[in-house]
Amino acid sequence: MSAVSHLHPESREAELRAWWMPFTHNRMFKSAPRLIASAKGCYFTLADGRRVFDSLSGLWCSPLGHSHPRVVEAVKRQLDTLDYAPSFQMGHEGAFRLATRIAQLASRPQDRVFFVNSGSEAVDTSIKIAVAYHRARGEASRTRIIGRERGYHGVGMGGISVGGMVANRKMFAPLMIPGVDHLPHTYNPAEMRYSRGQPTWGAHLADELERLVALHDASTIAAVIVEPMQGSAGVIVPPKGYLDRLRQICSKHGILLIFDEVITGFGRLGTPFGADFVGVQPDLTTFAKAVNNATVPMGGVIVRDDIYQAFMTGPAHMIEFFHGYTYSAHPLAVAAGHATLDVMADEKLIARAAELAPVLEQKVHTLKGEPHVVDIRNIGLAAAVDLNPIEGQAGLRAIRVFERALDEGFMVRFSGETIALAPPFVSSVDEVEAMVEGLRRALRAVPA
Ligand code: PXG
Repeated sequence: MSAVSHLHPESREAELRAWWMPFTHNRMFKSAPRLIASAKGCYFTLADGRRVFDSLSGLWCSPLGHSHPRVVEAVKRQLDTLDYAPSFQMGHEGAFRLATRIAQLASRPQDRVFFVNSGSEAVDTSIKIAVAYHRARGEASRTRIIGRERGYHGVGMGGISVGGMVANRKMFAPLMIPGVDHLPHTYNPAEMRYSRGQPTWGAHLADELERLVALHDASTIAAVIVEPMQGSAGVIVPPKGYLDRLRQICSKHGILLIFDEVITGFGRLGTPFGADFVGVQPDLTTFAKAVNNATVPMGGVIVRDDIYQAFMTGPAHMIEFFHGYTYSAHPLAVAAGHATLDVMADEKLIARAAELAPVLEQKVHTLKGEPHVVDIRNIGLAAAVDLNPIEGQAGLRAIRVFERALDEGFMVRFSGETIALAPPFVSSVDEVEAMVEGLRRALRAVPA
């Protein structure tokens, strides 16, 4: 397959036919495919031999860079010992230890961890836990889940219901869970354009939750789910004080607060979790991606102990929570998780992300005034650059910038009119700066 881009157009079309690619413009892609052949450290090698810097750590998921030798070794060793183990009514030791380590990293040593295989599954699991928890406590009327505009919570039926991206929702509306509502998003360019870190405007938007409580009544609301930082929407940074206020209102009304930390978990903001960055503790935390450097699919939910305890009633031989996946706590994913946490601790990589954050902030804001740029945002080791759209051709400008950046040796992420950057924690200062310079050259090369 590595030679596919060199094939005659007709045989190439046949080779690329079967895979219906996710979140991809399939026809445009297949007419000019971009194939990745291998990866090592912070670089991908494309099938045509070009080496490109991984400016988004995969899809926000590979902070250690690719094929870290300790992770590779751990997974290989695990394959020789225990390739798969059922997790229904059986267990394996590594999974218990990994759950303990994750709870400790989250500074919630008493809390519980439920393993799944992706961020989408983590979100749907957290919604099920929230609704079942209230029912177990005798408040079965609390079924409503409040999400947020522009939120991205994966693609499960629960996740798209609470999510706030119209393209991900509109085709599936009849199948989505009923009885959800949405908080307004917090992005207001007039108040926060080109802000560095957390904007000072916008904490009051959390009060919209009071309006939703007044509308629906707290007795119908199970949980609020938000990303501490909205990643997929283009690094929408929480205003100072906003998440504190959401926390207060949730607590006041007995509503669970779910932080979807699929992107922010495991160091992206320079703290173990986004919760640590903002100093606000949720009741449930979803995670995936960086938990094991994305080497093997894995996700999970951290659950406050008393929520877990609410399920632990009835005869001891009864299953308490009718939920789980064939691959929950897959041994290979668990092995990669231990190795990832070992490397993060030994190489102090979360502190490293915190050190690189101001480098990225300083550098990315120098793009202000470059062609097409209309806003720049950053938080932790993440940043986004918004572009002005090509009239009548939404999204095409960002595609052009992406393509040009690839020619410059940098694989950035484009989505809508936004370019997102989230380099691996193992990047050097020079690499972070070079990435922004590569983007600058790409912006200048793309015609007005
Ligand atoms: N929640 C959040 C907050 C996410 O960011 C998911 C859930 C779903 O995870 P899975 O593992 O089911 O994909 C995500 C995923 C991007 C990008 O470019 C972001 C995600 C996935 C792919 C691309 O911003 N986030």
